[in-house]
Amino acid sequence: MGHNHAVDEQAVDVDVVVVGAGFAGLYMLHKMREIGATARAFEQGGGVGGTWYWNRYPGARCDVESIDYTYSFSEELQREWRWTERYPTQPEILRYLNFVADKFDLRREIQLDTRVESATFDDASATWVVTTDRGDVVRSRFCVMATGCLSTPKRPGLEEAVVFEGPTYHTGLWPHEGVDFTGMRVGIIGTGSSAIQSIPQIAKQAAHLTVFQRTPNFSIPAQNGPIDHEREQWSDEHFAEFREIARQSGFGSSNLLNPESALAVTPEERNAEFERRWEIGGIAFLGSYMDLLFNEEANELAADFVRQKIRETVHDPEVAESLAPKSHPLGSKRLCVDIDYFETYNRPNVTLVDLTRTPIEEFTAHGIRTSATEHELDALIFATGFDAMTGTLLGIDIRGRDGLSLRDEWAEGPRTYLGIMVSGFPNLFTITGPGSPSVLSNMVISIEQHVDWLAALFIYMRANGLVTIDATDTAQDEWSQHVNDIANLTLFPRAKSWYVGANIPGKPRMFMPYVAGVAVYRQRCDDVATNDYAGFELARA
Ligand code: NA7
Repeated sequence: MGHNHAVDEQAVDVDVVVVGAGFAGLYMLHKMREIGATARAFEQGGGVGGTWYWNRYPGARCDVESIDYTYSFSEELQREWRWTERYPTQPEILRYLNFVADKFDLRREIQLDTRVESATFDDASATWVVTTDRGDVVRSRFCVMATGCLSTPKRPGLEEAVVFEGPTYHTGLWPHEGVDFTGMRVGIIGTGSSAIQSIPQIAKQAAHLTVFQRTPNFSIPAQNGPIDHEREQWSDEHFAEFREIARQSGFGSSNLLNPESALAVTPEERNAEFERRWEIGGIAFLGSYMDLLFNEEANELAADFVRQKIRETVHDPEVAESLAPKSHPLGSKRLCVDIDYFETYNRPNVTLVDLTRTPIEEFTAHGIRTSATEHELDALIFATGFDAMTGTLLGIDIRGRDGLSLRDEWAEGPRTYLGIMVSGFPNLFTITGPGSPSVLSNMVISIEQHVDWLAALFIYMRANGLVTIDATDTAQDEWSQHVNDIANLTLFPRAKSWYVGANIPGKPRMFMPYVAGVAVYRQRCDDVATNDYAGFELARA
């Protein structure tokens, strides 16, 4: 791209190094080709797909609906690809991403099975030097972290589990050949989304399944089924309009938010609306009323409704009480979307261990000993989540100006400008980074928005003979404060969730996603661009 650059272009191998080949990396490569920039991607996995390459546990699917969880940059792609179910399964999403890689001929720029180890900014030449575990050393003008938000699996505090002699698995690192649990006594630790999706599937196969639960979670039935062809056809025929609804929404999908307060209606009306949303299924339940995530009283009404559903579903009242979440507001931890989760506890081969009553005392060679008893197990599954949002970035040795280390910069928690740049790290970009809507949105919408914004920036820099861009300290301070202020208007910070880093011992507590919604955020990013990238410092060679 840099034919107009003042700097000697021979100094760089490519214009852009992209780290990761999931939804973000793939679109980044496509977009760079479109604007005439050279790019090269490194991907740790043995195939494209990112999170959908690794998370192959039984029952894995997206909690955003198929027709929303797709790229919007190509109408042709939308028409060529058909989803089979309302919520896409992991194998189907992986097939989709492979289809995209082939259709747009992206593979020739992707080096698989390669982990980026370091990225270092060279002040003198204003270039990034990226190294990998395969010995690659690549110099580029820009470095784009398309590393995902939930890509570093964690087994927090469970290192002592090594004494267990049976096989162990992590949902986020599932064996590609699958696991046959037939006849086995299986234990699973955790009751987040991954566990809630896999428990019903594993229970159908295993001789016995024991679920070790620390915190019960709210979950809404997916009401999954075959794809609604009428809706699909509508979205095809109204492609632009359909996509615009998502872009102008809060969470980035076509689900509609009820503008009314839960407190402004009668109990009968409210119950009818909750019931209606429950029947629709999925995350749309959070949109029942506009104040569920802002007002404790409103939230408690919705939480009560869900707890009542759990009590009606689970036959054993003691188990039902253990499964009914009471320690955090509904939605303040990622709302789960399930298929027959609570029903599964009615099976004779499923046992719930409530760790708040009987904590784990130790792992043994043959299972887990709680304060009450020893549970003998043949296999153990960790559904213990990820070092979310920052774990993967900090797993790479990233050095900015004057050797400044990102690990040091973020020692007290991540600080960014717009969630896309970190002051002191010129020409380094974090797609869906902390401080952007990221995990509180349909990731595909947010990824496309960031990539499109970057493409426009690169064109602007080329047109103006600019070589570097860096966020100013002031802009970063203001943005970080703003992200925090907005979060504090909501109930999100009330939960000990991975949104605040609470699932990783020692991780600094800071609410990381930007909660104002994708429409507000997009406008803000567009305004910054229109105002000659206000808050950024751009420089010639
Ligand atoms: P989550 O949502 O982080 O869930 C992890 C679960 O593991 C959660 O129930 C944790 O309980 C539990 N956990 C973690 N550490 C321990 C220990 N040490 N002991 C007992 N239980 C533990 O990860 P998921 O993979 O399910 O989902 C991540 C996201 O991926 C999801 O939100 C979707 O967006 C997709 P805790 O609540 O911390 O008490």
